[in-house]
Amino acid sequence: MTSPQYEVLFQRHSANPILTAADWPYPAHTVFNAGATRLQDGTTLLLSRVEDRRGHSHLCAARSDNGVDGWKIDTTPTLCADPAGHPEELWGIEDPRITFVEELDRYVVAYTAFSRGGPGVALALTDDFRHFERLGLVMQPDDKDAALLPRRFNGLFALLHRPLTDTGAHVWISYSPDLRNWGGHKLVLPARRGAWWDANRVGLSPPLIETERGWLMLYHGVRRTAAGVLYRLGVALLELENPERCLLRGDSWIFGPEAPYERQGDVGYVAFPCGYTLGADGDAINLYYGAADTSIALATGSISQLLYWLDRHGTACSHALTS
Ligand code: BMA
Repeated sequence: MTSPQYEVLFQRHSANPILTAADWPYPAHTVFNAGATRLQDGTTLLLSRVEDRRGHSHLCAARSDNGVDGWKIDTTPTLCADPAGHPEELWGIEDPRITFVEELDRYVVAYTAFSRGGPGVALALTDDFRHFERLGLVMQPDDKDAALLPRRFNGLFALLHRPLTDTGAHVWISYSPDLRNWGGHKLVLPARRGAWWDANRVGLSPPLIETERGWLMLYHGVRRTAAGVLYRLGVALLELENPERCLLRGDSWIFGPEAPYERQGDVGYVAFPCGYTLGADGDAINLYYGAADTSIALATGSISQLLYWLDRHGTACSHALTS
């Protein structure tokens, strides 16, 4: 008799890791934490974080017809730090999250700009992932793990992000009429503290996933142990018309570093998704994640299965920071 197993909500692709530095057309130390989107012609685009041997990162686009292999990778960096024009990018740009905004008919890339003050949140707009209009820093350091929602709420754009405050590293939401001026800051999902798997830090992972029941939020939770940190993935559900309201939060993590390529690398024991695409049925989620800050991997899940799991393993959210 075998002992009962936890449910598998994300299935690793057999071709993992699907992209490594060895695939790159120019020298790269590591490639990981890619934003993802499906272009109008059906192509999957990954905007990968590429780290060079200075330790600085830039972004590079890779395109594939099936989202698994046959990647056509830009032969030079797609979006580089511009420290002269944007001093907040002095030490590179990292961890992009992509949102297509119908109103703008453009993609908005939220990324981490890294400089002396620490990581901050910057935005850039593009319609082809070749030309970008930078809006610069929209959340000052220390802040990261940001993604825009695809439409306005009560006339305002909404951004999820993860400022570091005296009370810890929690997910917040902020609003803007023009993507440049932000306010109305509210706490959405706090780190849980104590012995929880997401006790020490939480942050948005890929952009929110829209469902009939609300926005599914896949988030990373960090637990510090004597051996270092563990980055795992959890799920919560936010209210559809009022995404600052968390409805349900899963008690346990749903995906974590188990495969050798997730446990060994520059930063072991890290599974860090920054993007997803949906399958043709609108239910399958292709989740692209950085593995051990070294390569890019793919795992597939299902919206309906995540919701069903949350109903059985989620609890109503509490906003109290002491919870
Ligand atoms: C986070 C981010 C990610 C990275 C992770 C693990 O704070 O900086 O880019 O993948 O740490 O090192």
